[in-house]
Amino acid sequence: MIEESRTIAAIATAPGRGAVAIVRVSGPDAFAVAERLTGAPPQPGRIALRTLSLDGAILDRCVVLAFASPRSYTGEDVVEFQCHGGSVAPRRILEACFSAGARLARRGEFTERAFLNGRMDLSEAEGVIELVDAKTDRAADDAISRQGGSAAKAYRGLYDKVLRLSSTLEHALDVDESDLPPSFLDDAASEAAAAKDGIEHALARAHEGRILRDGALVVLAGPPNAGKSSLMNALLGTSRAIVSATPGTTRDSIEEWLDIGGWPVRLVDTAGLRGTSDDIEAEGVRRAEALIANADVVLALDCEIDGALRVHSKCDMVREPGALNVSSVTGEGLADLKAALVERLTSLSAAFDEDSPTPSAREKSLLAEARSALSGPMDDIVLAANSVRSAADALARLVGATYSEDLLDSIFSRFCVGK
Ligand SMILES: Nc1nc2c(ncn2[C@@H]2O[C@H](COP(=O)(O)OP(=O)(O)OP(=O)(O)O)[C@@H](O)[C@H]2O)c(=O)[nH]1
Ligand SMILES: [Mg+2]
Repeated sequence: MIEESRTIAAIATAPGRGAVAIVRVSGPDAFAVAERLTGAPPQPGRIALRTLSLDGAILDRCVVLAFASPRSYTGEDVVEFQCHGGSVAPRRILEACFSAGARLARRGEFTERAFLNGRMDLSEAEGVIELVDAKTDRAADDAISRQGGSAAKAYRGLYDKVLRLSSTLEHALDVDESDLPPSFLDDAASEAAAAKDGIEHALARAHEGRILRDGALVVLAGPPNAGKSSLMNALLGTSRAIVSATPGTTRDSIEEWLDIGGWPVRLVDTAGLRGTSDDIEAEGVRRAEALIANADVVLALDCEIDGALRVHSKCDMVREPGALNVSSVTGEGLADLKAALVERLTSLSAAFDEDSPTPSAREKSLLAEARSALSGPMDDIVLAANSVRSAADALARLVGATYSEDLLDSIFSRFCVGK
């Protein structure tokens, strides 16, 4: 516990060569640490250029920013030293902070403190990590909307509703049933149903959330020699996969990241689908089939697969009516193929809507828990109170009204040190 209250420090910028690096300090002694290094107390709200030194040895000349509690990222006193980049200056300043009494921050500890000090809720904190991890503009926009508190507001609204209903039911348990209005249970059931609708609505966005965070799985499938690997290379703009006129060239599935119209896509090239006596190729075909089964979108080259986009490659040689005709050699049709993919991915998810955030995996499982609790029996006060109490518990964990150490660890350990 004493450990927890101490002042923390970390390098907040990525390691390596760069113009500027930031060393961040937060906690009750942050200003004392800064004073020890600069020789003067830091002035919140003022930007100062200072020479940092420790025991007479000059470390660097830095821009020093100070934020007084509670108006800082963590809610504590915070000082940031913007020093020269590279590996030496930030490391020496960090070590000087340790000498002055700070300790190294754990992963995500700055943001964890921001949560514990009420500066942001868990959905907003998850938005921070999602923005850092975002691979495309669309994913970043979703993360920014979370940090703006859209998810927090939506989930808080659901939680408040269910909590109110729960306390009404708990209260009803204490009074004589004959004192309750005759419609009491019906009213409670319809309020529970309304809350459940709100949860369904939030869950409907989970699919899009998964695509934004993990990428949509787009699988190139079809018979050997259809031109799958060539199309993979054409879409990536590099010769990633081996291409040859020999059927059965690709065996292992080959996966690459791609940004298609703002959607993060995991594009996978697979082994050509055919019966074969070659063990290795047969394993490739099995993997291809598993990928097709799990795909968000299948690009079926020269074959029919349920729900897939039909594509015909090599349209520089022959065209095929009824399919998206593309050529990996001339580039013809590639823009149309990308447009068709974007249309598919957009239709897979609800329209992008800032008021209705996409739940994270953690939020999704708690929303599902609340939904199933609200599906419980409502035709008796004791049962209804139980159902709604469990739903309120799940939503309390969702908004962070109640939380465990383990939960915080699991969220904040995904952060970098210094965030
Ligand atoms: N003219 C033309 N030839 C193509 C095109 N795409 C692929 N090819 C040729 O078709 C042959 C097979 O291409 P691949 O991309 O290796 O086909 P694949 O579907 O990956 O084949 P497997 O890995 O064996 O399943 C190669 O000789 C390519 O050069 C195209 O758009 N136009
Ligand atoms: Mg291939």
